[in-house]
Amino acid sequence: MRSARRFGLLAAGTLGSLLLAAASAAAAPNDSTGMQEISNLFWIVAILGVAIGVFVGIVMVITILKFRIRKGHDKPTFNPNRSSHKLEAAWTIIPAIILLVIGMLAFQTLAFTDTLPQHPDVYVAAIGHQWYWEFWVNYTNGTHVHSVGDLSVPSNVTILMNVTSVDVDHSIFIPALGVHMDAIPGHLNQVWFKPTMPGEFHIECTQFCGLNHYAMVGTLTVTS
Ligand SMILES: [Cu+2]
Repeated sequence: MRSARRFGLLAAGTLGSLLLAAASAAAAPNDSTGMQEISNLFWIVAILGVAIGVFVGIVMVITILKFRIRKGHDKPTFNPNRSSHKLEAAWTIIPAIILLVIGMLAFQTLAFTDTLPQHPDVYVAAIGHQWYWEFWVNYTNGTHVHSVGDLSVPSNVTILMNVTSVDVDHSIFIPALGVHMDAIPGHLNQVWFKPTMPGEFHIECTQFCGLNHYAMVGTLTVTS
């Protein structure tokens, strides 16, 4: 009984410190509203994953120590309980509930990141070329800004990005903002984001698109 209590305390302590670490990481500012949602989901899954890993590890160590064959014996000194319907029901139902919750949260995140805004503040056309990105930033007041390689947009506005290519398949990726969309010739893909703070962020191509694919990078400048 005492070992069960000690085990419970250990599990609770581990989970508690993990929760604290994750809460502080999740509270750290993110560079876009979409990235905030994605990182919240990431931390929930990461905490659950690590907590379950730690739990299983502890149970394994306890089981190995408790049911081992001790010196001078040819059988374990404890007789393990080999069947328990209650235990089996618990280890079926609890993981099912955890998966259901993760599934619901994942769909919630997808609904946020994949629902295009009806009235974006800024439209950006991102056009893939071998081997550079071309951008048109179209403001709703009618002004256009054209750029090659680098992109500049204001913070705290909703941006709808139309993505295509003029030659081969490319894929635009702005990791810090959680923006990732394929650029396919003859096809228009759309992705949206809302930068939350000024800064400079990497733009990359993540589709191998030829010899100079590695050089297909740029900088997104988010102005205040
Ligand atoms: Cu490319």
